[in-house]
Amino acid sequence: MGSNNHPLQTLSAHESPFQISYENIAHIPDILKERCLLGLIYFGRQKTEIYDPRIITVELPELNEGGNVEVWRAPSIPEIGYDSKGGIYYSRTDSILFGYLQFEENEFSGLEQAAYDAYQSILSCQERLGYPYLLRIWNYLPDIHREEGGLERYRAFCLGRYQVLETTPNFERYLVAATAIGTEASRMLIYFLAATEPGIRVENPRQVSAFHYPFRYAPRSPSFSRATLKQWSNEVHLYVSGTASIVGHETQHVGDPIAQLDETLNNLQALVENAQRLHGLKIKTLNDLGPLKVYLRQGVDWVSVAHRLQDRLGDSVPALFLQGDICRHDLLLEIEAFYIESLIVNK
Ligand code: 3EB
Repeated sequence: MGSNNHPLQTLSAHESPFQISYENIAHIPDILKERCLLGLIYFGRQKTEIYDPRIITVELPELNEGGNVEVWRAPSIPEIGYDSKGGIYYSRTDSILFGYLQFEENEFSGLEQAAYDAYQSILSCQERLGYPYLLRIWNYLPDIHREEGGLERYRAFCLGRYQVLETTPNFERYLVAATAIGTEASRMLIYFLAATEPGIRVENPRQVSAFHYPFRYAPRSPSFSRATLKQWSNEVHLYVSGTASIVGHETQHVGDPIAQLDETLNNLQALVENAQRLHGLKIKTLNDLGPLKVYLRQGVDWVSVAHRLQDRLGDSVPALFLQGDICRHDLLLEIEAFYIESLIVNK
């Protein structure tokens, strides 16, 4: 597939570099007609019948009714392309590169190798296209708890990812926000957001940086930060990693999903306050957070979690509930978030 013929357009003054929303699945045909569409994320174990390179399938069942898609839009017509060297589909504007790769992971000799190759492909694609800085990355990995060559597959993934990222300049300083979730699919999916300028790494004072977790959690550091802060011309964005019930480096409230949810929200609160303190973010409460994703391990009663979340955050925060495996056996849920703050002063 080649590129379309639209030249890259420059952002005009009042525009966001991109926007994200959850929308009804019934609108897919109309959404695909939009010329400013960057990507459409579809959830579920079954693929859509529709083929379009802008559709990314996250093979996790949606728990709330189902029928939501996540829509990424640009303020101008993106260039849509395929990087055949790395097998990466992408859309890009002058400021962002949004890309993904998805492949049958059993074509590789294990998850370490698959992660290594995938991250190599992503880095070289970023380099070729000129968006050297990752801002946010999502990893959906088949069967993360199974042992492979004496190592749990999530840990093997951490190893492969580390071995690529450690070759990049200022590796630790530029760690970015991430999600890593286990699926029952056979395909591995990684999608990412990259840019021409770097974001700022944000950590959470209540949690040991994952990069400095003790050795027992992974043979090489889980290479992500708790959040990435990115200042755009008119907005500041905070991309919040998958956040769970971990204080220090230890899982809290084993077996109790509601207590894990509360602890997770405490972590999100502390993270946001840290971003306020260090970078002047103006967010007042977690109610101001943008679209959330709540990942729940199979068997967790998502309805009671959803009620509790509503009690804590109110109705105004859009949230999607997805079933997937969290990276540690004893974690029952994990929440990721987006936060957008306008820098345009009215009057
Ligand atoms: C944690 O805080 C929970 O390896 O990329 C969350 C988000 C977790 C991302 C990753 C792992 C990752 O350690 C697990």
